[in-house]
Amino acid sequence: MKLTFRWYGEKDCIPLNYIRQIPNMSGVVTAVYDVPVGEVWPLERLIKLKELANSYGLEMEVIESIPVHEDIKLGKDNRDQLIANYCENVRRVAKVGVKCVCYNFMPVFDWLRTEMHHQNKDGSNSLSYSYEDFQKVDPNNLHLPGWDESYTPDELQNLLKEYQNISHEDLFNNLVYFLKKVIPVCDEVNVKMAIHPDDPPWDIFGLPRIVSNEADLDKMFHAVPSINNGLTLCTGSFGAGRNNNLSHMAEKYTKQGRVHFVHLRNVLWTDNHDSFCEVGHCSKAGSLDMAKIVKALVDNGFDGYVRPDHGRNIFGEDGKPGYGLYDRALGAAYINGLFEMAEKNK
Ligand SMILES: [Mn+2]
Repeated sequence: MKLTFRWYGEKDCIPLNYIRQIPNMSGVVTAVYDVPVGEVWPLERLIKLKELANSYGLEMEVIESIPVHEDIKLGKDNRDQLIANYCENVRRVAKVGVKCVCYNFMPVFDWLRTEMHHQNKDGSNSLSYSYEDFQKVDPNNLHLPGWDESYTPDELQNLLKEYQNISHEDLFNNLVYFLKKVIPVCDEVNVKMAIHPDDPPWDIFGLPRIVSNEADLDKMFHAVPSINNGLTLCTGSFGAGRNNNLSHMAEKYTKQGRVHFVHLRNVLWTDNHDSFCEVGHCSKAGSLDMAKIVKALVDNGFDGYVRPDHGRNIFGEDGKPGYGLYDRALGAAYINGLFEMAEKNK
């Protein structure tokens, strides 16, 4: 496996010089963040990002994400131009040596929590989702932690309205339409597309979600069989769904060669509904058996990219929720241990 770390570009308050000090770190996972969704990324920006990473001895082989424009998900008339731009972005990232692109196909919200700074007993804080708090959210007057700056209230209501007539089947067909145009480009330039699962893996506000479980993945891979149509196995996202068996999924999709990227983090299920809290990476902190998941990857020949996913805010750090330095670095060290043990016992 290749251990990587998410880096939000030059504006990230965590410097590359720190990231490279994490043991076994091979590279950064990044993106061009300030070009509007749907537009083409200037090649010189990609070259600059790559050179910057390389100057600290870090690779830039994974992009997270090239975001998918809502009009593609909605299947609107202008989608062909937007998909052509997406394909051009795939070509451009390939030109600078990128091998894997993480993306998602979630309508409107690509993650959802009810609390950004949930206070844990040990004094740390982390992202959490409470079933009870979610019931109190009024979809007609949405104020969601972490989202209020992304959309104005009017934009959000209009977007939600546009999705009212989009069924799961429609969204799936729009995904397949997208993939049938993008994957041939990936086949040509050797880029692996790694879809990120729904976070959390169920419908919210009546918006359809179609990458929540094994059945969804099987359907998607069946529709577009190229091996470049693959998966980001995000243990925390799938793992919030209590029916998802992560080690089984790791085994099955690694055997198929479709696990191109792995996000490792743990979640703690906190009630009898679907509430969960993000916790430290190790198995004992949460509800997922991280060692079993890593063993399933290694035993079945996984050789893709891995990154520690969300960490807590610890040691007094006031980092971007989920993306502080310290807990993700601890997670990286733990992940190194799990892989070393699994690889030596293979
Ligand atoms: Mn993830």
